[in-house]
Amino acid sequence: MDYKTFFEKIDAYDTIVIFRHTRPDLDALGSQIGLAEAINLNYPSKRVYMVGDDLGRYSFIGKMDIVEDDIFKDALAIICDVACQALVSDKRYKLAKEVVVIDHHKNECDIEDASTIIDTSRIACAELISHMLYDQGKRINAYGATALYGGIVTDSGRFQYNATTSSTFRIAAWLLDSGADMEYIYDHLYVETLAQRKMKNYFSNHYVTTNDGVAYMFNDKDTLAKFPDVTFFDISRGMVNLMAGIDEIKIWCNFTYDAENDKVVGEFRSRGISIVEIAKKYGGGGHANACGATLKDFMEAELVIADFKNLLKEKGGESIEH
Ligand SMILES: [Mn+2]
Repeated sequence: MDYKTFFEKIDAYDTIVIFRHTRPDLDALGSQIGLAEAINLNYPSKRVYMVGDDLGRYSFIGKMDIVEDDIFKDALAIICDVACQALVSDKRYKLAKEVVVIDHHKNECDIEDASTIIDTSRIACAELISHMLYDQGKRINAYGATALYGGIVTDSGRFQYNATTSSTFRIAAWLLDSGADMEYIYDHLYVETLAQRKMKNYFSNHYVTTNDGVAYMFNDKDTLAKFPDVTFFDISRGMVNLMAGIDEIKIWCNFTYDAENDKVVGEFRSRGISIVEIAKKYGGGGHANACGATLKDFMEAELVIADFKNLLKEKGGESIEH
């Protein structure tokens, strides 16, 4: 679906419900909130709702709406930052009259009967949505711009990851001109509690490095029990990049036991080598240098590590020694 058709759809519906993936990051939430604010501003007669699970550490950015089932039947559902039905938080998009998916991930869309706007060249879904608004001459308010800016800043690793483009900066500039509060975002991203800092220090001392360029953590039940006050996500995604930025380590992964589902969730990151094919081999996906997969157990995690080691042996070229 092109941008123009998308906004015609908005025009055609009185009720619009915006969805995103479970365990949201700031890109999912920023996309949702930014789009909701833009619709409210540019189409003041519409009823716009946002739905989804707990905001976790990102509750500073806003909150979800409580929505009854009966509002969906005449509604347009817009799903942001995910194209995989299993990961959509709140399955009631299935009750909606029509579904549009806006995403920047490389996975195939498996959401039935959905129209899609998928642009994998965008570093953040929030960048894609901002670009759609800008391109079609829509306005954004300061709060919406702040939310979208937050999505771009986090998904781009503070404008650092390879897929950051000149367009990313142009869109960020437009958001700042529209009143985005950079300081508000950075204050919330960088300030942490003493307990969080101590937790980081713990995990910094508990990862394994190998001579093959791979580092990893196994966070089992006992490890998680040491940190009862944090969410699964705080450890799984929150700790993986403690292993980033080490010359000898090209691929790093964090394997965390998910008690709710009795699975092991793997978060994989890399520098200078694409690893998403291995994530896909284990039923996962994501981006070239940042992806993940849900595994049966830690035995399967060992297989993933072996695959990463082999990948570096095959593609690494120069030997990695230390
Ligand atoms: Mn994203």
